[in-house]
Amino acid sequence: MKNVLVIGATGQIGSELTMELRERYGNEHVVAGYIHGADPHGELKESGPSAVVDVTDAINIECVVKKYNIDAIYNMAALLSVVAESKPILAWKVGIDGLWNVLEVARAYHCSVFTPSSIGSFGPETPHLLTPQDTTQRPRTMYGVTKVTTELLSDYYYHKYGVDTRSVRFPGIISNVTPPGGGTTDYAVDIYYSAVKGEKFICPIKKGTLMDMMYMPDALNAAISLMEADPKRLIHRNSFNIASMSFAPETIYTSIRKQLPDFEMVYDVDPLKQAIADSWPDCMDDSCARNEWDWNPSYSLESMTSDMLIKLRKKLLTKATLMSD
Ligand code: VAH
Repeated sequence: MKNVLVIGATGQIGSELTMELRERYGNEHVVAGYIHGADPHGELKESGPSAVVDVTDAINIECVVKKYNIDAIYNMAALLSVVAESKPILAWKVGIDGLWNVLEVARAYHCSVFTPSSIGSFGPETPHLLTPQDTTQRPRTMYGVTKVTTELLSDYYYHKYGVDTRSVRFPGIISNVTPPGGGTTDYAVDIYYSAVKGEKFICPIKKGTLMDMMYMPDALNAAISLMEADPKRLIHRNSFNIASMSFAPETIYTSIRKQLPDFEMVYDVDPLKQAIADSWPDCMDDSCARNEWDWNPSYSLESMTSDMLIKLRKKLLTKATLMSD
């Protein structure tokens, strides 16, 4: 049975990835790695082992990998696109110095490694429509620079040392458990919270701005399915384009209004977020993922909207009830 370490287990993806992995592999086989100040709580803490894992501390990573006899590492530690622009040195330190530590430990202890890339790894010169798997990657954000380097360094460790590295280029991820922190696509999460709270939504992204997006259950399935895929089928490794839906702000707004007709949205464009969004693809070609490891998303915009509104109503109602007690 696999023993898995999730680094960044209290983040937007890491928190749900840890629970999904525990569901599939058994609670005791999945360790939630977190940094001081971002401690796990609730079911994430109660359902299985957790340990302090600072991705910038190689000795710390090695100790945890040895203690729990780890076979697979999901390295989710990163600063997202907007916050990385304000803290570029920290973004590199966490994203790349941290990755180097993970890869060196993985090399020594024969662990497989998943370190996500992103649509942020593409830049203005990349073809925006049906962005190819293999194409120009000249991002002008520090987030993008760290993601292209992540892809190159992960492939290097596979070809040079045989470390089993695999990853996907995540689109914007939409979820209802742990809010995202400092990304360009966060608007597509925030809009649902505004809708359920009955508040007017102030959209920071311009009308007509297409970006690849994905519902969290599909994102989790992509990561785990790739890590479980037959290595003999893989032509690519770092990183696979994966796509499920592409929409602009007015489209997700319309989807929500079908269920909440009084919901209002206005635009107040954030210049930095808009510049980053404009440099990213409109929609990716994910045929390699479909051919090499049977990638196939389940959610559409409409089914995601229905599920998000149900889950957020329940979450916010529970929160309100607890606060009134
Ligand atoms: C961001 N949510 O906006 C992240 C993600 C593809 C977008 O990398 O930075």
